Amino acid sequence: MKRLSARRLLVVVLTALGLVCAGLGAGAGPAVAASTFPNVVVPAPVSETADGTTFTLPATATITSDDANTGGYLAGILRASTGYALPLTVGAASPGTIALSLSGAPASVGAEGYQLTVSTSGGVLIQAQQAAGLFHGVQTLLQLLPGSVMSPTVQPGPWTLPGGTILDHPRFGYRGAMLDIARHFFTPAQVERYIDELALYKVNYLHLHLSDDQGWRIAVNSWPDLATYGGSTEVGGGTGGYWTQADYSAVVAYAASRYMTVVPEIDMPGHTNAALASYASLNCNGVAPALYTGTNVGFSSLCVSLPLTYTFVDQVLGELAALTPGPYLHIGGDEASSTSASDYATFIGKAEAIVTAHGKSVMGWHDITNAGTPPAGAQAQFWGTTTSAPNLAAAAANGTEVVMSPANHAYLDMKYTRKTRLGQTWAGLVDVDTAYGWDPGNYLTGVSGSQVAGVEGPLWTETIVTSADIDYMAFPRLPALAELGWSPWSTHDQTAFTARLGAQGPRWKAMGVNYYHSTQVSWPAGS
Ligand code: TNX
Repeated sequence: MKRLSARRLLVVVLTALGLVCAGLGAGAGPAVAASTFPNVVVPAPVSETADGTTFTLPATATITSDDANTGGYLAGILRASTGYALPLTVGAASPGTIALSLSGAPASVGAEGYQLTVSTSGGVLIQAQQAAGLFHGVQTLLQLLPGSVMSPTVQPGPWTLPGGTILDHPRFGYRGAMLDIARHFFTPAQVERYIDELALYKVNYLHLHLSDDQGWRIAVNSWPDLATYGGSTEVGGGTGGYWTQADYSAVVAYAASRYMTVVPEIDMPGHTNAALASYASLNCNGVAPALYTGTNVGFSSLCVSLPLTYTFVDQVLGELAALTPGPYLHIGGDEASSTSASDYATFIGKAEAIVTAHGKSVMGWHDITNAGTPPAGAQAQFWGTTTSAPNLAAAAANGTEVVMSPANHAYLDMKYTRKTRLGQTWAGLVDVDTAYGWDPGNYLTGVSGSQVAGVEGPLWTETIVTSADIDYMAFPRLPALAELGWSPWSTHDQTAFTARLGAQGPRWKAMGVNYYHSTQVSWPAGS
């Protein structure tokens, strides 16, 4: 066991004192100055207790961390913007000015939560049970510092934090974002940039839509033409592209370094024109269709009666399963309007069995519940625009977990207003109030909060071409969804949330994030 150093002891004592004083409240006289935490952290933490003091990071500050990855991540960001040396020691016996510790966290923080303590004399202490919790605590720490801390170049400071304690852990275990790299191709570097942006808001799943009518984006060794031919175009007729398996593995590892799990999606049996164009033998009539660069949906289908179809599904999902450490393979299943209902049920049943045989759990759009209850451990992702999906509710009653992505609240490709240059309107306009104004745990008729695994914001890319476009559609709405996924419902407050969101503006400005300046938020001058 590590000895409690004098400094840490002081932190603990001061924290306890602060809690006691705060607990005494108004009736107990002016023991501490009335003070509250600044309302700046997104997603809102479970509890915040200010002690009325501040702590300013000195130029001589040091960092200690029980986890090398998270310590290195924090040091990288702080060194760039503060210009301080910030030496990092991993596994040190006595805490640095900023200490990331895997001991002493309350049990209530669980696998992803943390306790953050800031005090004038003790500096910063983040305690968690696992590295993911330290990482999420680091995000909160960064948000308590001036926004310029996110700048890649040295900024003036001072780097002052409010004193007190934050205790925090997530409401839901699944807090996702989806990026469609099929309609328009995005490189691994572009996706890693998005991962870094998502990580700021404690998102822990990245769902990659890897195939669609317009493009197949992942190399499959047993079916090489999928990528080289099926990946050779995109919406609008550009040159498209694909990831090698090494590219995919590198993105999976990068996501893991941000405590984010990749969920790969191969959309089937519809949304498969790129595959059908690549191999004539996959078509019922033996004729390959042309590559497709438009934006219609629902016209393609794998050939359900063909035995080769299941060899294809098995080999594609087998290669993907081997490359994917996360638990889920997403089989799509949406908008299969050119597949009959009975063919659809046959196909989905077989595809689900193949996922299970490869040792993974099924994830699919909620349409898959039209084919009956998915296998144990499955997640169905709701994307409808109503609050009722009877087959999904029936599957949930049989144990299928629900991920909430109602298109009229959670779709990041919907326009904010009529005037938004990018995006679509079929599910409605989604500004900040709409993205934030619903409860994922109490939304669908017949689906209870305990059946909801979490929330995901999908970004379809028919109209999205650049990283600046991704930024514009995801920010500021993605943080609204992230807060719905992380924060207890008791913190839900539209006015307080938009104020917290405003505090993100200077961070995005410092990072070069091309965010939409929603008129529903008052953004600080200059951001
Ligand atoms: C519906 S929602 C789709 C996608 C489109 C999107 C555009 C769902 C599961 N499928 O194929 O890209 O609308 O908003």
